[in-house]
Amino acid sequence: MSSSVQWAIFLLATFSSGWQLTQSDSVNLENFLQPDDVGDYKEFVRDSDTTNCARDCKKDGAPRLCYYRFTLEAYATLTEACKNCTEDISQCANVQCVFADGFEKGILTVNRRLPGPSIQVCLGDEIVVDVDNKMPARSTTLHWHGIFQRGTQWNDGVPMVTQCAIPEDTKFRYNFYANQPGTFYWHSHDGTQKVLGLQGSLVVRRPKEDSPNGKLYDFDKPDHVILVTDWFHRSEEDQFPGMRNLNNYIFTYFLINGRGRYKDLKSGNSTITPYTVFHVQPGKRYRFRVIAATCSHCHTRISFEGHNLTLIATDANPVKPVVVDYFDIFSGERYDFVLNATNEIKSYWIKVQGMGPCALDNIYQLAVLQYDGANSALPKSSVPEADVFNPTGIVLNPENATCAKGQNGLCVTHLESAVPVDKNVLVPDPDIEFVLRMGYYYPNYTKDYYFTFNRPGPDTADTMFWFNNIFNQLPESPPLSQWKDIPADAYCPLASNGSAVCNKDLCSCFHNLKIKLGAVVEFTFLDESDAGGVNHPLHLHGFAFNVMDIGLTNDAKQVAAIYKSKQLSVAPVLKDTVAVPSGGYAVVRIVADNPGYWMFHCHFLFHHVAGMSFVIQVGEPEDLPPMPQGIPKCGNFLPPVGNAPKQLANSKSSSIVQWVDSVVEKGKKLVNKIFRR
Ligand SMILES: *[C@@H]1O[C@H](CO)[C@@H](O)[C@H](O)[C@H]1NC(C)=O
Ligand SMILES: *[C@@H]1O[C@H](CO)[C@@H](O)[C@H](O)[C@H]1NC(C)=O
Ligand SMILES: *[C@@H]1O[C@H](CO)[C@@H](O)[C@H](O)[C@H]1NC(C)=O
Ligand SMILES: *[C@@H]1O[C@H](CO)[C@@H](O)[C@H](O)[C@H]1NC(C)=O
Ligand SMILES: *[C@@H]1O[C@H](CO)[C@@H](O)[C@H](O)[C@H]1NC(C)=O
Ligand SMILES: *[C@@H]1O[C@H](CO)[C@@H](O)[C@H](O)[C@H]1NC(C)=O
Ligand SMILES: [Cu+2]
Repeated sequence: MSSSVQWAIFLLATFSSGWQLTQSDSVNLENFLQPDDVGDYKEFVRDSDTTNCARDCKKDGAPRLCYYRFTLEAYATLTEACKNCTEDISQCANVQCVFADGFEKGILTVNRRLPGPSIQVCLGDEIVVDVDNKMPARSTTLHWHGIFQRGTQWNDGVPMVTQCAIPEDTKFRYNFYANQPGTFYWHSHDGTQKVLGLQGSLVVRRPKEDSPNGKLYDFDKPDHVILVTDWFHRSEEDQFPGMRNLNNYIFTYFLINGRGRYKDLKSGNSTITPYTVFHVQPGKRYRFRVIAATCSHCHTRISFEGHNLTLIATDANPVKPVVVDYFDIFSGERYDFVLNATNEIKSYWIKVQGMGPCALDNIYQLAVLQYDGANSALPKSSVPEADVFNPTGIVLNPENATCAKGQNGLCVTHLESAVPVDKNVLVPDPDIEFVLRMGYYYPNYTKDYYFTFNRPGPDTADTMFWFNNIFNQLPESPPLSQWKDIPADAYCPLASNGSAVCNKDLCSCFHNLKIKLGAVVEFTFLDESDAGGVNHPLHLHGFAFNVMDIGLTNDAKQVAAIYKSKQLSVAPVLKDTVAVPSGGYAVVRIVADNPGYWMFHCHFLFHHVAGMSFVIQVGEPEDLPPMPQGIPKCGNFLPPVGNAPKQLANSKSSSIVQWVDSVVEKGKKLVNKIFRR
């Protein structure tokens, strides 16, 4: 049994007094409802408050029950709640006002916030999120990005893999333990709706003295979480699949914690909406947590004017500290770093610079780092240079992994885990090896119908995305809860070595790779997609993987030769999302000790939705914990024909007519009875 399972059981046994949901009748969840706003830095320590979960995590502190009510709605920026906010920014603080960058647009929100409420808890807490889907004409699910859901597999939030999508007007309760510390986030995993705003941060803290790099900082505040989202002024329908004559990239902007400004290209006028401001006390050291909650092909470069940054964790896993000037962050990745507030007392710019296709258009967003005692709220300095093409310092995680000495780059493969790596991962030969090529397919309108494609812009083609030439067609029912309902022919056929087989340019089937529980598994990804130098960020559910190697060729034989000849790191970094260099490769390993059906996919939303995913099935259905009673079911409805009741005919013998007559007769009797009284 793994240590975290044992640990969870220990917790259950130790703290199962009072509020355990297993005794649901005795719990009034309302008493544990968390505020939507985790509060600012001045009120962080609220020790007298015994129900607030966003607290200073103490070594002897008891775990808490953290209840969240998420109402999902179609909403808009600059509603009437905002009154005159674009001109009089004091109005922007109005309750229910979402102002974003001052552009008016339809969005989707949780509790009328952009981003949605932040979930911030301590290790060992129990999280309950009631999702109330009030979005007309949309189903939904929420995924807890980076959380393994070991023992609570049905909470992973992937429609048609771990649950049925939540239909409009219904509620679904997610319930799991915070038994991994680190920086995570939550987002809709259904269709493209997260691009419209269904995302928020999720932070699991532990006592500072238990954190491997805890000595490096003084404060780890709830408002020092930086959630970077991309933001399209165009409607979602125009964005996906996309249109022939509009370049999607040019319409990409960014928001930092849902805020920012934009400059209108035609008039040159800029909006004056408030920036996000991060406060620090001079001389103190702060832990910041950055989340790339972006959707488009553009990754971002983060920099803090006048400060270098000490990286201490990535994707919730501590690393040996390294000092960098910038870092590049791809969709789904998280980086935690320490900032020493030892510069001159004033305000500084924080810059999020669009990279990749967004670099050419100089798309960026700003926030403010303000020292207490600064004599102006906004920095007086001009906006820092982009440094996109010729960075003058150390860049962590640059695109194409150009990390050779002298190139100022520091790659993910140069990072070392700060905690001992599972020895099973470091064996010379893993139990199972998968080679997964990634590429594009351009559909032919003469013969290809009803494909889900994406068109990123006018100089591109309509495109579908695959692993090993397979468009991942999810089954009609989720395998986790309804594996018996899935017909055998929905699955892609598997070769004797376990890989899925496709002998055409494109196959469409459920790409499900079976893995024995406990096996050491190695995945080699080869990027054969040739368009635009995109670095696909791959994200795995249910696990973190050790990043064994990254390089710049996509030739399988060459990769094998390079990789086998290398002296591998003894402390390869653990991540759950990694960017594969354009035309290059990445090798990752897991110990498959978490049974379930886990998605592995490109985290660029439009690639994922247009086919670039597969599922790993770890163990057999009998290895799984029992599903909770009453979990909703779904599937196709295709009954045999010929058994339907006859259509209403003139004939009195029609069964429906007889039934209607009998109901009418009963109604009459009832009416008579009532009125005779
Ligand atoms: C909006 O605010 C601006 C700036 O304070 C002010 O000049 C203008 O009159 C206001 N408009 C309305 C409709 O209140
Ligand atoms: C740009 O700003 C100026 C000055 O505030 C204003 O006169 C002008 O109308 C604005 N232009 C547009 C297109 O909004
Ligand atoms: C980071 O900043 C400190 C203090 O300003 C400086 O001494 C150090 O050289 C910087 N490190 C890098 C890698 O730039
Ligand atoms: C597995 O077998 C398939 C079909 O024979 C082959 O194409 C593929 O390269 C093999 N994969 C590995 C990792 O050996
Ligand atoms: C598209 O498919 C049709 C029918 O199979 C075929 O005749 C045609 O050559 C294809 N076009 C391209 C560009 O491959
Ligand atoms: C990354 O590689 C792609 C093509 O392989 C290229 O177009 C792009 O310019 C490269 N980016 C950098 C920063 O070198
Ligand atoms: Cu991709």
